[in-house]
Amino acid sequence: MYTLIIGNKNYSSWSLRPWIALRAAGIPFTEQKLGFFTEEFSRRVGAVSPAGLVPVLLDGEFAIWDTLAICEYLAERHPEARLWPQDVRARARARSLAAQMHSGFGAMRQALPMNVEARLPDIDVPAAAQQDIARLQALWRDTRAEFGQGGPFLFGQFSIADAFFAPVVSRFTTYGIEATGPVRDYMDAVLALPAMQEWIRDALAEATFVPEDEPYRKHR
Ligand SMILES: N[C@@H](CCC(=O)N[C@@H](CS)C(=O)NCC(=O)O)C(=O)O
Repeated sequence: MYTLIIGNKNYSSWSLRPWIALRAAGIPFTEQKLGFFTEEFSRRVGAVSPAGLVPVLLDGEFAIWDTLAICEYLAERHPEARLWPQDVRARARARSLAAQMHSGFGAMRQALPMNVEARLPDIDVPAAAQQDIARLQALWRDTRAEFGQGGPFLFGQFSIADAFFAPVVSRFTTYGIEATGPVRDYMDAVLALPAMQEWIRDALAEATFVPEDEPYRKHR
């Protein structure tokens, strides 16, 4: 049985990735949520992961950390869930996208932190973040056009690539980023996923503690 250790659902963009992959694939797991800025967070996460970050997947006592490694593990353990596309080129492209998201779009990440409960359409978005946003939207549009037949997600059926972009869909919603045509349709498909709806519901119900001096706070 799996346990997924995650952070606050309102803020933890990295936690959302494996969580939504597990839920969308119908793989049973227990969630253990640890509040950021708590003593329990560092103690519990530090005990299982040398990175000291969430998410961490526990398969029994065995720990896997870092979202890409966790999702790869799930895809290997559950081939029937088809977490990567079946076609070899589509799969390679999905991996390129997930890896690009994993290591890139830093300006967008910094300017638009995930904050599910907030609606902040009036913030100033720096030029570098605007470029990231345009590149992300082009990536979604092009991928849908090339690989999206057979469903509303990037590769038709839901895949790990969508799990990696789900937090971006949430960020774009919070900050009122303009989205039209296939980009809007793609975002709507992600937002309509029952798993995404469940995450959003839980985030809204969360009583989040954020210290005064945290940069997150200015976005509340
Ligand atoms: N590359 C890591 C990044 C994970 C990460 O940055 N997690 C953040 C929360 S979203 C965290 O645990 N922050 C707590 C801290 O920095 O103490 C992954 O893919 O899992």
